[in-house]
Amino acid sequence: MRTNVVIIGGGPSGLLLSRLLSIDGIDNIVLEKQSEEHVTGRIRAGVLENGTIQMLKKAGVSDRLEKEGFDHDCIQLSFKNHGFRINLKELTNKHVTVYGQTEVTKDLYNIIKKENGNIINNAEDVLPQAVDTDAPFVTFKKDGVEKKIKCDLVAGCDGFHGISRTVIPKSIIKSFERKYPFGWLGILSETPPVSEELIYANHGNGFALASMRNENLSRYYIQTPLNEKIEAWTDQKFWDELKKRLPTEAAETIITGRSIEKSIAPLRSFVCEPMSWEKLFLVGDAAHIVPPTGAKGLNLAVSDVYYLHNALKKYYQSHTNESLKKYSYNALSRVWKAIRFSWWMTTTFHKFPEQSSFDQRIQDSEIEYLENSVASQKVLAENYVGLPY
Ligand code: RFL
Ligand code: PHB
Repeated sequence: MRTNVVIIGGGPSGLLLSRLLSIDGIDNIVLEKQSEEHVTGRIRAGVLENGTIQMLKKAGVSDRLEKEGFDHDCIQLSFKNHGFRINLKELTNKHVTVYGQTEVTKDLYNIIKKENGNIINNAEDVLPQAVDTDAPFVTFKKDGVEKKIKCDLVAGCDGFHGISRTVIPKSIIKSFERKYPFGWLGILSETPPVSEELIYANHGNGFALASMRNENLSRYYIQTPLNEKIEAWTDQKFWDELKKRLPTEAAETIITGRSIEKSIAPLRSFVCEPMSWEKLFLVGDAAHIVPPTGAKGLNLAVSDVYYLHNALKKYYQSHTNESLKKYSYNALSRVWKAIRFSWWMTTTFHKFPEQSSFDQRIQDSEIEYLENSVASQKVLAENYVGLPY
């Protein structure tokens, strides 16, 4: 087998890149470790920046998003059970859209299949090889049979635990990491959202977030200690704790019900530099991770796709390497700003085990400043709706 670009990983970044390349007539094959059902069943991100929406439009997958997505002009922040509003629209003239990553992934799968794109699911032992030569190739197993695809370039879109990043020599790659001493316990429940707006709450017991997918599907998260056992959290215990942390009006009106999904995710910030090595290009979570507090992970994966797609287009038009050489620099400059914002949101809204009384006062005054200063709100809003590409 031979193709122009092998894309390792069929999550949102791999699928979007595949679709955009196919539109430009650049041949590509996606190798995905999991089944389609698994990939399109994962509950993850919910908030899309305008730049992400534009990219999905370009990929021809915005019909359902335009019908079923919800535009949010405001978010709420809460501190000691008192909520206040950040008006994104007034502050930036932009909004965000709530539309689940699960739906984005389904839409991309559907269009790629309809347009005869090439996704190989259940691909085992995928390995990019000879990416520092003129003849790169990728090997994998499908139904127990060894396969090999020769290609020009490889895109590593295989998430944080993928294989692609690990083939870059240790002497070339440098990583930057912060692990947070807590996780998020998230539930999905078939109940109406407690508020029309997302609520990010700082509370003495820890952070909480009220989010949603649609009028009858709510997504809630609470900060929990690391290594917390999911079995320890009955639905009742979750709701009781959530109510303690939300603003009083929300806690009084929330409709609770059975959870249909419940999981715990650890929080970390991670970046590897550079994001490319010779003919291998890392995209999305394969190169960086943000804590979910700023809703940036999926959006960053999409901005990486923007830079790489443009570079690949130029490469196939002009057959020079210049644009590809700039990919890592261009992507990282936006990545670090989102890393900073997500770290700041996390630090400002969570309780840290070792938090001193001084740290606590700094956190209190940061949030009070946000409530009362338009300048401070503007900084948050500009980052939350997404910095320009
Ligand atoms: P993904 O989604 O991890 O996809 C990688 C794909 O690669 C496959 N794979 C392999 N395939 C072949 N060979 C291998 N060796 C492979 N190893 C892995 C995997 O099966 C998978 O299909 O990475 P991608 O495409 O870069 O997308 C990144 C986003 O999924 C991620 O950043 C977001 O979900 C993060 N995130 C959020 N982002 C936002 O922008 N807004 C949010 O509101 C938001 N909320 C969240 C989040 C992530 C969360 N969790 C669970 C991590 C909320 C949560 C709780
Ligand atoms: C979500 O709805 O899953 C969600 C929303 C906002 C975040 C993180 C997750 O910051």
